[in-house]
Amino acid sequence: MTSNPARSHGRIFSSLDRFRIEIPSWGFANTGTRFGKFIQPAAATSIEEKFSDAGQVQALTGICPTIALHALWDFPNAIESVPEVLRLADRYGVRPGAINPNLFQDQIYKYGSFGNPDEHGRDAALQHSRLSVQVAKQLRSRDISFWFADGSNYPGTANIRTRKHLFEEYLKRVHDELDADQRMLVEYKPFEPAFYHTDIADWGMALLLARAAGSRAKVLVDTGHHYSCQNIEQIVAWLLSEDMLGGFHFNDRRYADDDLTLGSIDPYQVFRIFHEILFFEWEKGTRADIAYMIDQSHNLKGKIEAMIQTVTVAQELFSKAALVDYDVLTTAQDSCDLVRAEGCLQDAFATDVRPVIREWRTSKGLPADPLQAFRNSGYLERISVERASRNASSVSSYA
Ligand SMILES: [Mn+2]
Repeated sequence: MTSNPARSHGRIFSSLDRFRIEIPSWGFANTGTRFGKFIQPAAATSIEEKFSDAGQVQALTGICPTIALHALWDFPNAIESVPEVLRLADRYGVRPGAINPNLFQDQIYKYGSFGNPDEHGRDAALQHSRLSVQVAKQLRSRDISFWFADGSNYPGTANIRTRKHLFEEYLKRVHDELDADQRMLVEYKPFEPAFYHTDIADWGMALLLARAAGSRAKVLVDTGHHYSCQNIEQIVAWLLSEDMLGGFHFNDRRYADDDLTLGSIDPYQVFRIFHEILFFEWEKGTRADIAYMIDQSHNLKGKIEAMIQTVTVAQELFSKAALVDYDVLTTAQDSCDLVRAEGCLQDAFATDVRPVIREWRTSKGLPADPLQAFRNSGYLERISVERASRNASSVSSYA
């Protein structure tokens, strides 16, 4: 890291000035495991409440100006919902972010969406994807973010190559609908819900399919969508090198796709990912066009508190990564001075950036401690009363 305190201070400030992270609408609603949901009285029960909660996070942190929206859960009436969403964006001070189509929940997707052997399933997926692109255009959202549950559960039950070709064809058809300034993000995941083969199982498959779809398709890395021992920062470095890294879904996990809050289990991994991005930008002298997004669902932590906690941790890890001294690092790498090279990362990671972050927040007119400010605000108590009966009545629908 840089040993000059004034230089460190400047680096932290400039990294915070540029760092923005998108929060997911579904992170404010009641979600859970496949075994059940534990209902929180303050959880958002409508799109308006999701915008209201996101507005709180933005007002207190200042770095979450957009909210990712889910085509099915947030737009029950598709295009007709657009004016209402724009009104809510104005009212609560957060813009619509990435649009996430839902190609896994309807009965027609039992055997897949774009990979479905039945043309009706594929057509339903195509129609919904096109609608999502239209919604994104009207909301002036740049990214349409695709995750597919497609795959199979038993050997021999699916033609893996045929499904690959179908994905190439249908992703290209959706890509053809994009405006010049829109992007398609292709997410991957090794398993779950498919337990034998998943059609887009890793970054290489997502990369090939994105290339086949067209020039505005990029890969989306969800940190939870890897095997436990995988080196995610290496994947990030390779995608950066190929100009194919479009965005992130940040979360943390101990075992599989646990969707825990960011940095709760392995903050050094998130730091290493940020380091690869900032190191790339330093080498190239240009900013990587990456959408930083959160994709986590807290079953037990309070929704808004957990979101503020994650945003705060992301901010800390990003500014720690900005402290790596690249001149020292590259010299050490070139001369195979291993301990010195590794020490560049370790020193930056060990730096307590929190006092400077508090200073930065104050300089922006933000509360120095967003979590404490939220706890003092009375917002949680108010919405707990307002929403309690709606949330309580939702329990029966899951019984
Ligand atoms: Mn995700």
